[in-house]
Amino acid sequence: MSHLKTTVRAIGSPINLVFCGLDYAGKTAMNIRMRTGKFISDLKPTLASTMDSVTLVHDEDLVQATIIDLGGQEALRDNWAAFIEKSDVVIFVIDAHDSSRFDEAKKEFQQRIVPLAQKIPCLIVCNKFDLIKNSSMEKDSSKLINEVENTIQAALAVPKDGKFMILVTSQKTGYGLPKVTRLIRELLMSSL
Ligand SMILES: Nc1nc2c(ncn2[C@@H]2O[C@H](COP(=O)(O)OP(=O)(O)OP(=O)(O)O)[C@@H](O)[C@H]2O)c(=O)[nH]1
Ligand SMILES: [Mg+2]
Repeated sequence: MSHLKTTVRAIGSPINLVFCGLDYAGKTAMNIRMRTGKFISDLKPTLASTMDSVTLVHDEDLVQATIIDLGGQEALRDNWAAFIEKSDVVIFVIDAHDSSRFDEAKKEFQQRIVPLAQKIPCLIVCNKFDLIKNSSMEKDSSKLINEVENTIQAALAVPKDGKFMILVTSQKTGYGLPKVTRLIRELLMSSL
């Protein structure tokens, strides 16, 4: 049994994940994609939080998780802290294609996520990569992914420590999702 596997099992099952981030970022789309593999293009904004179970698969490993999906509209953001404090990992989703809202996302990230990150580490999900890819002249995907990661790292002023990891995703194509479980495990190890 690998060291990683032993560590995750020792933390207990299921792990608690909470989705935060501005409205329209793609939290519910990611929640649904992780649970069903489907992309829904006409989702309604989340007004009441939801809780679901999911089995995360990585290599031959299965990790049971509970997902809390929160609403990101401004009036709902004060609710985030109570849920974050009961979670093992925060998944902060940002619409990486909408730079007009980067400052707003940074404010919420710095105010509501960073102060809690020593206890509850954070996976930053740079979502809607399909839209970026469609509108970019850059044809080299790995270069583009790198650019997106760097852009969001700078836009949110992500602290450079092991409490934060960045992942580029598209809920439409499913890009990036196979890496979610591994990154969550690495973040859990950072808080041991
Ligand atoms: N093209 C594209 N559209 C996406 C992607 N992810 C989400 N969307 C769309 O973006 C819209 C908003 O997605 P939601 O998942 O409802 O956003 P949310 O973060 O849950 O928003 P709130 O519940 O209001 O906080 C929906 O129409 C989704 O279909 C993606 O990766 N690519
Ligand atoms: Mg939602």
